[in-house]
Amino acid sequence: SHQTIAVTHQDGITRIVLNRPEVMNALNRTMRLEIAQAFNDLPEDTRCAVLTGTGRAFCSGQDLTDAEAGLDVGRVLREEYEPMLAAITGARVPVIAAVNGVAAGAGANLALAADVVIATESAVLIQAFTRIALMPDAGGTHIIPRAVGLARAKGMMLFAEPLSAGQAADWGLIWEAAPDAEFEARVAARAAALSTGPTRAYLAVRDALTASGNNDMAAQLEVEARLQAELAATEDFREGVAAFLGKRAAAFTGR
Ligand code: T3D
Repeated sequence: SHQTIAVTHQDGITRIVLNRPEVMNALNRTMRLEIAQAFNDLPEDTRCAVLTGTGRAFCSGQDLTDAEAGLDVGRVLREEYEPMLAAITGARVPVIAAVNGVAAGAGANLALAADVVIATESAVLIQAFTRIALMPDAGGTHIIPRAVGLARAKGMMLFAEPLSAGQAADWGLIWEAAPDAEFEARVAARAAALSTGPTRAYLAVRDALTASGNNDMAAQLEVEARLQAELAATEDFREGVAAFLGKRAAAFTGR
């Protein structure tokens, strides 16, 4: 069992819940290792993972009382943050970040590493780093300018102000800001959809979009051809076409 997270599994959906509510789910070494391990060792029949937080915060970023981390930040980022983020961006199922409350610093960028971010309307994202004289890390300087453009990325990072979930959705930084009363139901509906969908197609979407950041059109056409050829050989593609022609709902298995 875990010290800093709680992991539950039901109906093909694994929920990974950050569980240090007394510090707004701040990231310490144990939590970074446990998050990485949870995403790397998802239960066999997982088809969707949901990352969320206990209490009123999603995650407040680096635990600022963690003296050990402060000693050698470069090592901490390379040996603990990078594997954690790689476990999420490389998860073998689609990942939803369900941002239940404030997401600050590396906590915000942890959420943005997911495939789909759904935030409750009262949540805010804060690129808090420059408030303590650091710069954004945990992938923020990669993902944010690509999502919102340089002007907004710089404003977020220089002013370090809370960005409302609604503004984040309007800017294209997250998928959806859901009214607080509907948040849990919307997350559950999206998780249910992804957990019964064509998993390999979802991962190909992720791979292609990730590759697009560095490719020109010709290179990206080749990525599409390679990934699509793999998908065309899957059971789910056969099922998808058969269901369409049979005018029935497809029953995808993730194979
Ligand atoms: O160092 C390295 O290894 C480099 C890596 C850096 C990555 C980073 O993430 S740097 C950025 C670190 N995070 C922050 O700077 C955010 C710090 N937290 C806040 O700004 C605020 O707490 C929030 C905006 C998240 C929430 O504000 P509010 O007013 O709703 O709550 P609060 O009262 O500030 O916090 C509640 C408690 O959580 C409080 O403890 P207390 O007084 O009840 O005993 C507070 O100290 C604690 N807490 C919140 N964030 C952290 C934390 N404790 C440790 N580390 C935190 N990051």
